[in-house]
Amino acid sequence: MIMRKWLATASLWTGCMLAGCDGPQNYMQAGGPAAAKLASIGAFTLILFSLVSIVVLLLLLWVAVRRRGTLESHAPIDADGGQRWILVGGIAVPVAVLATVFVSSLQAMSHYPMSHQDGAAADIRVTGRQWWFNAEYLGHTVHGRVNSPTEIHIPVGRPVDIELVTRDVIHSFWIPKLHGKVDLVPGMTNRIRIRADEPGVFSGECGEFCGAQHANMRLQVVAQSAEEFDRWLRDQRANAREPQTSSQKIGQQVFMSAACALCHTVRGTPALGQVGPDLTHVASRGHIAGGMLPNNRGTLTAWVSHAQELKPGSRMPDLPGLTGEQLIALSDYLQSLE
Ligand code: HEC
Ligand SMILES: [Cu+2]
Repeated sequence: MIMRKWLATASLWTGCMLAGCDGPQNYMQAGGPAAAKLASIGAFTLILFSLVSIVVLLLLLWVAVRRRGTLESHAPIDADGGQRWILVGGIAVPVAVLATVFVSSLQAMSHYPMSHQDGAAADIRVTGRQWWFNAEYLGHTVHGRVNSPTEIHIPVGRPVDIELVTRDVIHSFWIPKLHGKVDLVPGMTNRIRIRADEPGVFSGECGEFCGAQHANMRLQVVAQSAEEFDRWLRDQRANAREPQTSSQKIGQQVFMSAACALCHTVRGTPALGQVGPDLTHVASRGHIAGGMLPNNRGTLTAWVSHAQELKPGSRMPDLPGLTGEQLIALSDYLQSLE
């Protein structure tokens, strides 16, 4: 009976632990060279430390089973081998194991794809803000910078240099399948180089506690073929679409006359606010609010009227003064910004 309970508990635990081994942010399934290097160190350390644990557990078991003598008779470190155990098992082995891990980490850090090389200009500047990431495409200034909040597009197979800065507190940029964590520190500019080997979407998140909505500070890296990437960039460089329907036109007026324009930019209009995400092409993105919500009509409308209920503490206030019609028109307008 007891045995069966144990078995049930053990299999439940094992199941839970195995289920935790996979997921969209499994760093052991590398999507590029920098992450592959980290995954190989990860596997190496896991094996090494597991071996050490097994040896220690077996020794403990041996002591428990042997049960010889009394505690007193074992207390002093005797000359016949007691000291050797401590010297070898307590000092020599740990030093050797930790030194091996240290050297392999140093090697990985100096390895090319982990870090940005030479003084070449960065392709993208990622800015951390409470609580969303902005990606700014440097060197594409035709009508003003291309900003892509919460979604970074990169061409597949090509190294992309990223500059990391923050507007407020310390954040950490982490795309587990592409790169290790790198902090965004006030007053500093950090650089990394990422490369995705296969097309796909790689999700990531802020890796450093940065306030109330830290858990809702996520982002996605979309790796696409060179042609798709160029097309995306061309679309993003264009100014915002002009409103077409009468509802979209009313929505635009509401946007410009309500507080929205003070905090948000819609390129090609007088809205030039810098507090919130750039909305020039908001409808082209998969997620809003730092990756917390999928982007669709329902979430957009809910967000615009109840940002504080959805993401308490976020830097977007509730705007309760809007009527139902104004809200519908605003959603029509926002959804037309592809
Ligand atoms: C005081 C500044 C401020 C005002 C006013 C404001 N917003 Fe925002 N808005 C923000 C901030 C900051 C965020 C990002 C919040 C987060 O994700 O933590 C945001 C996010 C958004 C988003 C999601 C965009 C994305 O990519 O994540 C939309 C859409 C939006 N605001 C629309 C509006 C509209 C429409 C109005 C006017 C009715 C408005 N905002 C007024 C600051 C503001
Ligand atoms: Cu953060």
